Amino acid sequence: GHPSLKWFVEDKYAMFIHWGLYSDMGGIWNGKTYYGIGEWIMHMAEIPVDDYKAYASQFNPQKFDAKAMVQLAKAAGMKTIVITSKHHDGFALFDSAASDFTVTKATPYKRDLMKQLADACAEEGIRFGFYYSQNQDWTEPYGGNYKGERPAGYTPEDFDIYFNEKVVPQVTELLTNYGDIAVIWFDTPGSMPKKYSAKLVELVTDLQPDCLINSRIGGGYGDYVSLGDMHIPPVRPDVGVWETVDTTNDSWSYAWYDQNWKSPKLICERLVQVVARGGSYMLNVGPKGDGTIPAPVVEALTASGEWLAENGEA
Ligand code: FUL
Repeated sequence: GHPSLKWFVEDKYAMFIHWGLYSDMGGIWNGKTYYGIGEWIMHMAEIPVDDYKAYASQFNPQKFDAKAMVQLAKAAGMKTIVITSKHHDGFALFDSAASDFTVTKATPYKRDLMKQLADACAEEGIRFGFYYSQNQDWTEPYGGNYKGERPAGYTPEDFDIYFNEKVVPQVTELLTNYGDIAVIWFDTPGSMPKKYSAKLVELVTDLQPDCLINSRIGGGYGDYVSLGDMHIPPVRPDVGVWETVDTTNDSWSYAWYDQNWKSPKLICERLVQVVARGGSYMLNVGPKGDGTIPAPVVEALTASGEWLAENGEA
């Protein structure tokens, strides 16, 4: 059966969060700034896999306050939070038996960040979802677009090993250990064979039949369409249920040089454009490596939320 899209269509507004080791680098590697999107720094700076993984020993977001983050989403008028549980770099912000490259095992912080956010969302009545990079995994020898030397005898079919030993167990963990998951947001399927997308649909449906899946799962699957990054269609698109994903500045994850913050007015305009054309709007924030949200984001979301509370339809 297909999960109901009712809440998704009615709620219309979600917070996206890109957060990981790359947020702590903030656009800098070895003293040099790499301009672009912050979460791609491993790729842009060609950071060796071992060096990137070793960086986890510096990740210690002591100022992370799950409740404050959820309250900011609420103040902004958002109904759901979707966060990068694992981005293309392969680092998990949750505890996992399938990998050692996790916040719990590889960092001095040691605590499960996703658990804290899941609990805070449940307490505050906000829906919760996970971004999960199912195809690209730059630090897994058999993952999509691995950045190291492939093991001897490697063939593209070895993606199967990565998929069965990391993706399936981690998606299972995410949909088992964190309560009700509203959305699982897959990304960049690239040339991943369709059978893997099909397997993920089966797994998600099996574990949490009400959990929505976005179209970036690949293979033509998905319960709703995520348009291209930051794309607001000029007219209502003929694609069924859809969303625009956008960000509060230009990068998704925090990068020191990206101070191109959207004003409260611009946030409201973009939200209204999307909603007026029948879509849902998911607006991203990029916390810093210490767990804090940049002040301009807090200010803009608070002010735009005040406008929405006065003028929006509940
Ligand atoms: C893209 C990813 O490659 C970006 O890093 C980001 O996560 C964006 C929302 O999706 O395709």
